[in-house]
Amino acid sequence: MNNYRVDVIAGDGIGLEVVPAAIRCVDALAKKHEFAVTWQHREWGSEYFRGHGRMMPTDGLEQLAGADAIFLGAVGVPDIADTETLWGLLIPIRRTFHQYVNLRPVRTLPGVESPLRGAEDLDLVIVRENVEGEYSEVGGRTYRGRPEESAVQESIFTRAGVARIARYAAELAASRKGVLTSATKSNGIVHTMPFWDEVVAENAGGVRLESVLIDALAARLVLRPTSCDVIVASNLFGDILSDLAAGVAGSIGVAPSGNLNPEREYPSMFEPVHGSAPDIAGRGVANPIGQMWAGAMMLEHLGQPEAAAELRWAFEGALADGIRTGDLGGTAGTEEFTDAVLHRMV
Ligand code: GGG
Repeated sequence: MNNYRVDVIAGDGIGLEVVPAAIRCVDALAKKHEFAVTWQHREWGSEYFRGHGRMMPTDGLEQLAGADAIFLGAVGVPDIADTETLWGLLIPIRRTFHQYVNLRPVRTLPGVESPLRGAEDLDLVIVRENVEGEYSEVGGRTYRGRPEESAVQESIFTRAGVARIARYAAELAASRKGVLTSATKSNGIVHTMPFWDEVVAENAGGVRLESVLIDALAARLVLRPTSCDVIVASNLFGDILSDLAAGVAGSIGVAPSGNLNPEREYPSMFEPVHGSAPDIAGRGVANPIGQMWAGAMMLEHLGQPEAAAELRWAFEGALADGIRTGDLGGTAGTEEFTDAVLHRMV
């Protein structure tokens, strides 16, 4: 029997509520589909920061290296700078383990209403470059607090980094509709974005490639949400577009993501797109679907596609029956929704 070691970082805020909900579902599926998951819980995040002045132990990354996958909830609290929480945990994990693909599927789920007309059949995938681009430590500030203060933030795009994300996205597009949309801004950002365009074009294989300015693409996702199938985007553009697309699908609470190391030399990490949502944390009302769907992506990655499909089928069934959390206009709490999902798996 396969026994997978999954390292769990529930992290902060609603991560502490939605992660246990998704784990209950994965455990139920493991029993049914005859595999085992050994959960290695890591109590890291903002509470750890308060006690130790850092988000994870100095050897945290070494501890994670032996996992088959990492299951992350959310990071961030109002009283600690986002630069500490993101750059102390999430980003070092993505970079150390070469999780250069951030795969973010977006679909309208049964019974979930889009705020827009024409988004009923939305089904697209955003392939976000995950380890370079605009998320960079290169830069600095001078004359802090003085009238002459300045800040410089460099973006880093490498040929190898752009080529591999383009190849991954093109292969995905070829397995779907054969069309790849690349988000650019080569009219305003005159060095990195023309470079992005060139390298994406060189690596798009046989798919039909369209290059669309990010501002026009944002408007298009609102006006004609189903007109894209696979979008490849830089780190920042992909981050923004996937929140936008999740909103178009009805709620960011349902959006999953996989931080993938496609070569499988290192563990991949699965997390919802949403953050820690301090405004609703601790009230038991968070939508666990984003975490559950991330769990399904993880099961797929681990080689359990039937269990993954059953998990998606079960939460879609609960939604179709009208059980919904508050973000989707319903009254169910996290636990009630999770019970309804588990009920379908027996
Ligand atoms: N689900 C993990 C989380 O808390 N994400 C919030 C966030 O700010 N993520 C930034 C990013 O994905 O780059």
